[in-house]
Amino acid sequence: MCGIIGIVGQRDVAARLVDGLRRMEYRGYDSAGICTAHDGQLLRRRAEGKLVGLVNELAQNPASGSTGIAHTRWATHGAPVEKNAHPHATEHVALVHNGIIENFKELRDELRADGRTFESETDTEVVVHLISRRIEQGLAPEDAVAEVLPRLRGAFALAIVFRDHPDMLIGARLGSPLVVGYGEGEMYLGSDALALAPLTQQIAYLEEGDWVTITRDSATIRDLDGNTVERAVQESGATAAMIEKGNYNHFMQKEIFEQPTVVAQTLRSYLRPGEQRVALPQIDFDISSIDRVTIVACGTSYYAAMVAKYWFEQFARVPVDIDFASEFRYREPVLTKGGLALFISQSGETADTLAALRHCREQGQVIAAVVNVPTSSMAREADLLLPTHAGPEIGVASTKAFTCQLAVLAALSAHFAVKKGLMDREEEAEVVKHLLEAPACLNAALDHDEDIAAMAHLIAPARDVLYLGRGADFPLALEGALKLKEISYIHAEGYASGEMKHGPIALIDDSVPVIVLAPSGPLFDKTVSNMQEVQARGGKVVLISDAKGIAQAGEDCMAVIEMPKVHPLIAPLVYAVPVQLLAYHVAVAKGTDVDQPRNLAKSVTVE
Ligand code: HGA
Repeated sequence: MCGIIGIVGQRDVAARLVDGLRRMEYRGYDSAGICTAHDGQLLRRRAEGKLVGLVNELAQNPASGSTGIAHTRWATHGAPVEKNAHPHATEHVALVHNGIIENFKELRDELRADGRTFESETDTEVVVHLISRRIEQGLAPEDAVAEVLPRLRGAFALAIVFRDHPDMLIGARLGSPLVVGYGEGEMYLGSDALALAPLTQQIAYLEEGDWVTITRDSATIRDLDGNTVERAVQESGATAAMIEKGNYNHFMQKEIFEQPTVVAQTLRSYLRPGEQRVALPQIDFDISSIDRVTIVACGTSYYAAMVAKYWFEQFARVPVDIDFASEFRYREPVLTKGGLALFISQSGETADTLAALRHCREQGQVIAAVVNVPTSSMAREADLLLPTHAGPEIGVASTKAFTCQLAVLAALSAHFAVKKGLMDREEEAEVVKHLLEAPACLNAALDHDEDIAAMAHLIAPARDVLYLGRGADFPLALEGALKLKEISYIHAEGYASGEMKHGPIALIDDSVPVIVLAPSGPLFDKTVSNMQEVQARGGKVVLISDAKGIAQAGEDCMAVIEMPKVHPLIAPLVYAVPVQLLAYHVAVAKGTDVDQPRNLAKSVTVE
C-alpha cells in the first residue's frame, strides 16, 4: 500500500519516477505525486485518482530536476483528494510516506502551537513540518531527520528531498518496507525491488529503524541508534517483464492462468518426485516435537490457513489455531513455549501479520513464514522460510499466491506427519503423487474458462450471492465470496453448507444465486442434501463439481461448472480456479476495474 520511489540521478528524473509509480500502482491509486529539487526550488506536481491524472498534470506542468521523489497513495488519513496527495511539502522540504504516524495529533497540536499551518488532513504532514522546522533553524538535513525520527510512533517508510541539497535524498523505514537501489552514478529508493527493476538489480534491504542518505554515488545507512551500518547489496532478480500483462486483458486473468506453471514451480521446491518424498528446506529445529500450531494471516491467506488446519490436523494430528492477524495480538492468545507460529502473507509485509509475528517471537514460538517475496520482512525474520514461487502478483485480488500457498501448506503438513511418524512411506508417496497431479488438474479446470464466462451474466445482476462448501472446500466458499466482493462489488457470503439451516437459509429466494462447491467424494451426499434444502426454497443453484457429481445432482441447477475428478487433497487448489474465474468474468460483465478495484490496494502495509 502506497508506493514510494526516489532517484538521485544524472538527468531529469520525472519520467522515470512516473514509470516507477506505474510499476507500483497496484499498491494504491487514490492519488499520485512527484517532487523534484531544481534550481533552488522544490517542484511539486500532484493529482487525484489514478496515475494518468499525474501524467496529464506533468504534460501541462513539467518538472525538471535530476533528484526527486514520487508516491502513489492508498489513503488512510484524509480523503483521496489532491490536497492530501503526497509529496507533502514546505518551502524547504518535501516527503512521501507509506505507513501511519499514530501520534500525529499530538505532534500537529505542538506544531500548530508553534505557528505552523497545515494544508492537508493527513497524518504525514506533521513529519514534513517537524523536519522543516529544524532545517529552518539551521540544522543540516541529516541532523534534522535524526532528531525527528525518534519522535514518530507508528509505521513509516519515508523518502525526503531538500530544496537546498539537490544532490541527495534521505530515506527511512520502521514497519513499512524500503529498499536502496545502487545504479551507475545514480542511487534510488523504492518500496520494493520491482519498482526499481528497470533502473537497477543491485538492492540493499533496509532493516527496521534504518535510515539512509543517498547521493549519486553513495549510500550511508544508519541504524536506530545512529551508528553507520552495512546492509548487504543483493541481486534482486526482478525484471520489468515480470509485471507486464502480456496478451491478457487484466493482471488477474494472467495470474489465474499462470497457476499450473507457478504451482508446479512451487512444488518443485517441496517434493522429490523420484523418491516420492516430501522435502522441505533445511529445518534447524525438531519439528516432531511441535505439539501445537498457530496460523496467523489476513484475507485470502487466512482462507489458505483454514484449509491448512484441515490438513495439519488430519495428517499430523496436531491441534491448530487460526487467527486473523488484526485480531490476534489484541485477544491475549495463550501460546505455550515451543509451539510453531506460522504466518502466511503474499507480500511478507502485511503490517498486522508482521506485528503478530513479532509478538509470537517474544512469546517463544518457533516462527515459520509462507511468503511470496523471499526478501520481505517476514521472510527475513522467520526461523523457517517457506517461499511460494508464484512470481509477482499484481492483481489486487489474490489468485496464484493462494494456490501456491496451498501447495506449500500441503507439503508442510505431510512433512510434519512423516516426522511425527504418522505418515508411512506409502502414504507419503500417495501425497506426492496427488500433489504432482495438481498442475494438470489446474489446467483442466482452466479449460472451462469459456463456459464460466458464458454463465457470468446469470450472476452479474445479483445483489447477493451465497457460496457453500464442506470440509476443506468450505474455506473455498469463503474465498469465492471474497473474490466476488472484491472485484464485482456484489455482496457475497461463504458458509459451511451444513450451517445454512442455522440461519442463512432465511436469505434464500430466487434472486440469490447459491454457488455450491461439491467435488464427488465422501462429503458429496451431505453437501447435496444442503443444496436441495436451498432448491426446495426456490434458491437458484450453480453446482461446481466433477462429471460424476454433476450427473448425480446437476439436474435442477441453474447452471453447472464441471471440474476434473480430483483427489480430495488437491480439491481446494483446483476448485479455487472456478471461483476465481467466476468472480473475474462477473466483474468484466459488470464493467468494474478488475485490477484496481475501488477502495483496495495490494500489500497491506498499514494496520
Ligand atoms: N497515512 C498516509 C499514507 C498512507 C499509506 O501508507 N497507505 O498504505 C496517508 O494517508 O496519506
